Amino acid sequence: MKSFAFSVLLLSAVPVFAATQQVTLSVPDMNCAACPITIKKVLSKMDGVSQIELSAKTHQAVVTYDDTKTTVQAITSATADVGFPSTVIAPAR
Ligand SMILES: [Cu+2]
Repeated sequence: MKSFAFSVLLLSAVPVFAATQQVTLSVPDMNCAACPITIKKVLSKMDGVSQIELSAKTHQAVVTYDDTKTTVQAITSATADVGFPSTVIAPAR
């Protein structure tokens, strides 16, 4: 009975972990040191975005977000709004 209760607890804990997603975006127009600052500024203001890693060198952005609060579509349209259209390279995991 004890082990049964434990497995139920594990199952109910799964959605908590699933809420945090990470997506890798290609941002082709991010090509100097100032660009990531602009993008980071807008993404950090978004509700649900917890971590942003940007590289002007690789033109990539790795964004960690809570999928109960925001979506990949919201993130890519936010970067496009400030002049940096982005596309998904690696899907959310
Ligand atoms: Cu720039």
